[in-house]
Amino acid sequence: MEKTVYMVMSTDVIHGGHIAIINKAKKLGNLIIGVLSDEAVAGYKRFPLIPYEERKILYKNIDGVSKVVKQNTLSYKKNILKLKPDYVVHGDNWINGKQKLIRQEVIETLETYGGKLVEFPYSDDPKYKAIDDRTRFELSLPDFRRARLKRSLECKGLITAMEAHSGITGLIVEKTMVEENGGMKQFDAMWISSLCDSTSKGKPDIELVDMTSRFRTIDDIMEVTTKPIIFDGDTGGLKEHFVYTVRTLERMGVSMIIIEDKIGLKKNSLFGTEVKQIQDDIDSFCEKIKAGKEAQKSQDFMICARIESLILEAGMSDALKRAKAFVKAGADAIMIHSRRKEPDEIFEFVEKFRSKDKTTPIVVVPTSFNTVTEEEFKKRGVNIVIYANQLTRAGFPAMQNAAKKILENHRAKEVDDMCISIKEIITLIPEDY
Ligand code: SPV
Ligand code: MG
Repeated sequence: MEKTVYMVMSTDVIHGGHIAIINKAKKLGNLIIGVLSDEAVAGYKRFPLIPYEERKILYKNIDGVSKVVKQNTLSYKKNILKLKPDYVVHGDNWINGKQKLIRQEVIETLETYGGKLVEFPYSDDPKYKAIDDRTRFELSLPDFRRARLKRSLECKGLITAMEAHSGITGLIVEKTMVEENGGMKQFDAMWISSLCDSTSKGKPDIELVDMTSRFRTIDDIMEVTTKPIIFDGDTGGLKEHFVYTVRTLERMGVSMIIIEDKIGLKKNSLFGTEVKQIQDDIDSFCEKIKAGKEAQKSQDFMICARIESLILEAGMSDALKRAKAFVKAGADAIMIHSRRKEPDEIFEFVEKFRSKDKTTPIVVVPTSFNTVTEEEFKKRGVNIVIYANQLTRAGFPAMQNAAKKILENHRAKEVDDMCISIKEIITLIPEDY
């Protein structure tokens, strides 16, 4: 009986390196290609330029491929146990690095029934690297980046966004990954927080940092990253100004603006009723949403309406009434905010809103109610979880501490252990552009 061979692919662009390995693989037997799902690809490297369905067709039509199957995780285990291939084929580039544990699991799984791992030398031809660099660049182009938030939402159901307020924090959000359940986990998007953007400039979060400066922050981040961006638009300002903001953000490649239903001097929501804050009336905020949606030129840009009723203690029914009205006015998503430690009121809102509206994405910012896991939010019907300020809150105490220690010791030696090494900091940022 002919042997079977299993090989996993995720590439958007098929080049000579792939064809060479396929030619070798097919000599071993009947070649089955495992097509990595979009979610699995996005988890371990970057978002695929070409969606799963199209990649599947692409691979299926390569000479020598007898069949394609979906692989939902970076882990091969489930598919190996189902297909029981005689061989699994891979380039030898996964012996070290991110996929080391995945490789180990493949070897152990194959051992359970006598299958073998066959590794072919990986080609590090610079022309293949150039193709990958080009793909990465395309991901950062405005049209592609803008559309990616919706695509991620569709493919994952729940996505996470982490705060970024500069190029370097953007890079942290772009690149930080952890291993999890035989796969990799990373943030899906970036949140340009008004609080953190203002804080990094030493200014209060009262819409004092003007839009030109906020756009500059976005641009700094965009220059070095590819992930989609959710912009904290505060109140959105005057309707007549908001339409310009929408157009600028779209042009830049931002995916979503969130505006909150407040007027007058905006203060940070986490102050709640400790400071004077005024909620906009429903009709006037609906007019702002409508104007934004009419101004919008691209298909994928999203305007999210943020409801401050729970923050300002205006009650659950007011929050739900507003949500309904804002969706009717054209809001693409609803953000519900709370500053309580217990998540009860958020859960209640989500349940009641979802009982009437199954599709409009719900956004939460669990700064206070931070014990709830992403899995629990997802189960309850939330779609976007924003970690709004943790990088800023983690970074500044570390800097204050280092500054104090140097003052106390009259030298810098004592802070060495708290600092990233000079070698690390100069190599953190790649020079090739
Ligand atoms: C921000 O990050 O600026 C926000 C979220 O608007 S919150 O600070 O919780 O109001
Ligand atoms: Mg804000």
